Amino acid sequence: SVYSPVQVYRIDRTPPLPKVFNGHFRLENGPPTTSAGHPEDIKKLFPHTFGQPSVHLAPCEGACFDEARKLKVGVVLSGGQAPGGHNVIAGMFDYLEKNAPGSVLFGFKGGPAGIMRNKWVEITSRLLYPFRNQGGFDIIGSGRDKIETPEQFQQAVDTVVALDLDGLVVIGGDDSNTNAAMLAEHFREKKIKTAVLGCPKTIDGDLKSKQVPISFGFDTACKIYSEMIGNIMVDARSTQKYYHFIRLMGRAASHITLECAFQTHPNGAIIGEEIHHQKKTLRQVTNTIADIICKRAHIGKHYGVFLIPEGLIDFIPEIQTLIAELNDLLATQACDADAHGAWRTKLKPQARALFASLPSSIQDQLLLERDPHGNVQVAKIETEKMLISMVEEELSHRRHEDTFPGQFKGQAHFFGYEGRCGMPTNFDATYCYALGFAASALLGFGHTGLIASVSNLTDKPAEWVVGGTALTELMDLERRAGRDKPVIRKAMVELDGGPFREFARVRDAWAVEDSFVSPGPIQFAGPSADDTCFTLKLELGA
Ligand code: FBP
Repeated sequence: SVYSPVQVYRIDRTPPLPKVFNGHFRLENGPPTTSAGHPEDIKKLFPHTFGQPSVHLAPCEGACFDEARKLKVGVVLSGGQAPGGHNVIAGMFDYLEKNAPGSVLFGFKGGPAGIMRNKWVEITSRLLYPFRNQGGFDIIGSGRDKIETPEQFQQAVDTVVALDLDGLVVIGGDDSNTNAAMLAEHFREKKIKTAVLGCPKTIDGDLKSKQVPISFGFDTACKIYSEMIGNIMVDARSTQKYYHFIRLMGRAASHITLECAFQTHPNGAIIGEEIHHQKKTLRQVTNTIADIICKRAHIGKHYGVFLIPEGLIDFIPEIQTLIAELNDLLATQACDADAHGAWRTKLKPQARALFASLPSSIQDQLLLERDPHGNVQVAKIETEKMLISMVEEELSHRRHEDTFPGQFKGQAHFFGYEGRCGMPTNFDATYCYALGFAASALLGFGHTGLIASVSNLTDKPAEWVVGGTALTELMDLERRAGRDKPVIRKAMVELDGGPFREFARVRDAWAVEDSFVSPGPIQFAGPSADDTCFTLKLELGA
């Protein structure tokens, strides 16, 4: 394909590595791990891989293990794209080439389906070169298929046995890493030598734990969205006639919205986790926004910017109940948007009334097919438009009551896919490269059922700590498609955590003052090029 000058400039950059890779290293064990919830159930489901300790690499004099053992390794990109995925593969490849020459790296094509169908391409330095430091997952493609049924597990076994794999690395989000944990357990149980490791990917930022401080892609996606939000803010201030409602991607947690708020200082940002905690109704969320607009109208401002997380509706308890009832129904029968559909009588009265009160476009969107993991496809639900129309209605009541001395014109935006394949920031490019090195190194030790981890991320890359932690440590039981299933628990915005507390401290000022910040495009050189995101800094207290 044709490359822009910036892409060409990025290709030849080799990210700096944690200094532990400068010499020999060994593996040090941390304390044993448990699970994020229901440890007894998780232990029963993962008897071979539960409870193993977290590990990290520590320098040592001379070789402490068979460093040069040739490995056959498979890698798969799974789920939604996230900037930096190519660098994980580059890190895995460069580690093997440098430390264990003669090793082979297979890239499974099109996500987990590539494993089931034994479709792969060998990663060579020639194939890899044009993808270094570039966005996208196009080197081998990605997919959302799940390896779930006994037949599919057998297909995975057939593939790893046919290729004689020592290791398989699943680069994915919470659902894909859940799948990695199940494969690791299955291979152990069947005495298959292939070790399975996960790698924390998702722009949503909700795959993290004490040992895994952030998922890759979050930093880049937030900075891309923030550039556009900043531009819209300047537009709003220039014309002074629109309220922009910007829905931001992030299936469940509101991390992206919170980070973009820190980057840009909007007049309002809805944090789903807070709405849930306060058990707010849709009407109350509407009123919160209308209150800010009224306040601004009283000081002569009839414009502004609100950020809305994609996952919002799934946080509003009354809608959550409705979605849970719909999920159970959809698992067993087809439901259509027909206002007189017989299936509606199976909803409990409260859910039925709420469903009937929603605009028909939102009703249709709530009935869309679930993804292969049983999730509602929130990316397809236009919450920003729904809120604009509800706020409009509320403000017109207030105008009649003489409490709203203004005008309201809403503009809806959705920033989602455009953030997932941008050129990774220096942070994501470097973090991913280190994750790739971590994954290959852990395979060299024969470890299975771990997720690669790189921590101490607010320090210089040379000081980053490299290791892995048990995938089961991140797991809990959750209700999916009408049944309890072991899944990696999503890390949500914590209301007593550093980022949210800081937001709560400053948001009232942002609501009325125009404190807008326009961060501009991602920089690869210059003063702000190596900045990490606010979320990471506030979480780590840096
Ligand atoms: P992952 O969890 O697989 O990383 O995907 C994240 C995401 O980008 C969400 O933010 C969004 O809701 C979803 O994927 C969209 O999925 P799709 O690409 O299937 O439309």
